[in-house]
Amino acid sequence: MGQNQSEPSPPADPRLPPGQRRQRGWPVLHYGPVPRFKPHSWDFQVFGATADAEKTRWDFAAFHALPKVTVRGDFHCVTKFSMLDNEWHGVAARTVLDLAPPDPSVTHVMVWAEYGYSANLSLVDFADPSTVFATHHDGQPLTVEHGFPVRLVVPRLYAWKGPKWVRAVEYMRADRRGFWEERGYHNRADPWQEQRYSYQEQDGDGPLR
Ligand SMILES: Nc1nc2c(c(=O)[nH]1)N[C@H]1C(S)=C(S)[C@@H](COP(=O)(O)O)O[C@H]1N2
Ligand SMILES: [Mo]
Repeated sequence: MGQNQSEPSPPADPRLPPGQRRQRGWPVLHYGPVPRFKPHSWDFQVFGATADAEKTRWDFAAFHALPKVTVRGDFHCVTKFSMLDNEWHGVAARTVLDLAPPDPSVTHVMVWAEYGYSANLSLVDFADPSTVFATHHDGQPLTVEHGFPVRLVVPRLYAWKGPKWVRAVEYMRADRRGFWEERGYHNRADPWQEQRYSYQEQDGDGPLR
């Protein structure tokens, strides 16, 4: 049998979203400097449209006393590397919703990190059982480069939706763009739909810019 121009390419790896490749090792990727952890002033706040109109604030000890979960999930960076089967340990986003409930009118959240980095999520993505404020990866405490003491991971979305060095969650009654979403990245960021850039957005994918 000769070379056939229309020979199909090898089947795509079903674990990988379109355009992604597997990465060995864990690269460090972020905008700006690595923040210095200050244990005495560190807190984790939940503010915005809360059910009781109050702000919740956990200091470092209180945050670490919250119930923890372990979830497995993949990690897809929009720069096209993916790490499969990570084990994340930390506080489920659902636990934050349970302990500091949003007002019923809330549709989106903004997750805030040191130096003003932020990422917006629909309440549905935030409430997914795989969404976790991670303190550990594969059994090891996070290193400071990877977000110690707490980073968000949202395995069902591109990894920029997971801020490292998280400090707060804001409950919102309407969607608003986070840091990368204001800078040309897709508001929804579903890697299986390859939602990389804001020019790909369809009506309803995000607020007008
Ligand atoms: N605070 C903060 N979190 C961030 C970023 C950032 O620039 N600042 N970059 C995001 C992006 S684009 C990716 S791919 C992941 C990278 O996480 P890692 O450095 O642990 O691999 O962090 C995300 N979280
Ligand atoms: Mo990324």
